[in-house]
Amino acid sequence: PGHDPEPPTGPPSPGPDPAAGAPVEVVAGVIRDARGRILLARRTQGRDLAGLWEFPGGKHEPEETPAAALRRELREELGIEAEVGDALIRVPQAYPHKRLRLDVYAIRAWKGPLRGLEGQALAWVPVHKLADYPMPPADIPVVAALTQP
Ligand code: 9L3
Ligand code: MG
Repeated sequence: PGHDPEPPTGPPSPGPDPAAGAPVEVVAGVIRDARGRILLARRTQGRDLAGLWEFPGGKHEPEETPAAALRRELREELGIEAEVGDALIRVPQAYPHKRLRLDVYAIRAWKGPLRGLEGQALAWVPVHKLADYPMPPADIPVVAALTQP
């Protein structure tokens, strides 16, 4: 007395084309120290863009505001409590396998013992030296925006 077989579920749906879908939304912060130097974090081995220096941040979770996403990322990666200020620049970026949108914000204030909680190297960099650090393509226009007269 067997059950009827499960109804067919239909053909497997074709996977979403990551290059065509909505962009991955990423937020990053421009964090300054008391001397006006800017924080860069080096992407660790084993991830995409490993070894490159970036403005710290990461992906939005759905339902998060950009500011909340950035506060969470900076808490997780650097151990700081950050106050998110002005939006500085939005960089759309197309890779062969995905699209990404990087929204960069000034960090107005932060506190806490700032350190690389994920094993990433950190550097405090004077604005005029930012261009010396190899960066993911999306971060390069950010440097241009920061160094504009
Ligand atoms: N990304 C580029 N520049 C940045 C950040 C924070 C992130 N300043 C890119 C790298 C990844 C994607 O965004 O392709 C998601 O970042 P993560 O979640 O791997 O840090
Ligand atoms: Mg990140």
